Amino acid sequence: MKKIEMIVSKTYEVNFDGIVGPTHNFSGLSFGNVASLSHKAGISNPKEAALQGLAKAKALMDLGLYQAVLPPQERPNIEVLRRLGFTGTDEKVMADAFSKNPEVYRSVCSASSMWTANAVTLAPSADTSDHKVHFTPANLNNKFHRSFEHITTSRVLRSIFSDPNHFVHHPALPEGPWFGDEGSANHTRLCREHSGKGVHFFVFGRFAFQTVSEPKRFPARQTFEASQAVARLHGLSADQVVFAQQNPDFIDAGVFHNDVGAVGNEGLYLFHERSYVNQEMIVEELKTKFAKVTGGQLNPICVPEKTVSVQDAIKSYLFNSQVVTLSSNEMVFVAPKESEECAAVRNYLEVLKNDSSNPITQVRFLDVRQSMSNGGGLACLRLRVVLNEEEIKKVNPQIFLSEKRYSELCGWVKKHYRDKLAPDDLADPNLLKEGRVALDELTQILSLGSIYSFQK
Ligand code: SUG
Repeated sequence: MKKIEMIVSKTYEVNFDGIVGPTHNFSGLSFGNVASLSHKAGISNPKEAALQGLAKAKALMDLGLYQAVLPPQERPNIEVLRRLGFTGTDEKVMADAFSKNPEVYRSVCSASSMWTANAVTLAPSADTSDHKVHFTPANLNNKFHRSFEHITTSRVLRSIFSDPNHFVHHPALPEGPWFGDEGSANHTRLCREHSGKGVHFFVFGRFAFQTVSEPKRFPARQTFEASQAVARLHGLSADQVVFAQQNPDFIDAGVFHNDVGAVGNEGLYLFHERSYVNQEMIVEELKTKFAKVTGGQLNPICVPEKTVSVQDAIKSYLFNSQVVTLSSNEMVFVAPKESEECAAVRNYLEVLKNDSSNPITQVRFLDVRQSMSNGGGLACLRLRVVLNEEEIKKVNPQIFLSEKRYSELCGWVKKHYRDKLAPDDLADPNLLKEGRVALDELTQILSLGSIYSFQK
């Protein structure tokens, strides 16, 4: 009998980190996000924020992982202000909007596209019916300052993942509150190893067309209908998907995205005791579908309230960590510094690391405090894209991080970014000019072509 040789293409999880933009500021725009509200009107340091983000990406690269970057968006967003009726030169548009509509003006200045976990939901080719990677940019329509990100996000993704033989780009879901979609922050793919098939876990906060239990204090950003639509667009079968409603009390405590209250990597899923409605049933469904789809066993780890309270989980951003698999198959738990500073969480992580029933063998703490002050932790700053070798070859190579690209990007930040931005500085017309010069140079460093409106 003739021996058939199979060439198995290797598959990797590539983390795409958002580069923090030059207007990073604290405007308190995200009602329901405790850190955003509590830092309102503070003085930010965009340079430090961008360097912290790059250092974090570099630390992950140094662990031997594939690491890439996504560019910031142009802010202030003059196009949006013009759509709202402000006219004249760009400087006049800025000045009028700042004096007449300061809330709107602050919203169009936000550097929030840095949190690329919210940029898009995707399904790798191993899971989709047409064996292509599918992308649906998130409409982020619960917050005005985030609701126009998807236009540039879509342009950027189409430029980076341009080959139609491998990549499918869907438009964002319809506008309006019915299809509120927050991207990968509310979606986790669970699998035995990245190359195999996976189960897609979609978490939503409310139903758009039924009045079932909803949070009372803070908004539920994601709807069931949006999660369902994304699963449909990506060609996922019923066996491959699980939908769960976030516990309304969890949202009311400040868990505005699922990735603030849970984290998964391959077959490991860590979540809080208070995370979901009908939690036991959901975990059973995850286990059953995981076994059916992957042939393996899911390792769900529930963190009890008595070990880590909801308040400590939010303060420390324990669940907004990155859990990654090294080539040795061991897992590293990369957590924010705030987790090290919270005794209950630090102790819990020590126990987790020493517990041989899970593959976590190391815990690292990294500093992304500038982003954390806006409620964006380590996991918010990155988008996970599972790609096989063939697909990686089709991606614009300039966006991958290397020692050289890291130092180029740090040099670029140091050259163009301010180290202090007070609320009134957002009205400075030079901020727009400086941003355009910086972004124009960045598109050259990353070979992105003319992705910004000001370059057309
Ligand atoms: O949407 N903060 C972001 C934080 C996003 C966190 N992302 C994930 N959990 N994946 C938000 O609430 C604050 C902006 C300000 O207040 O200036 C802000 O948009």
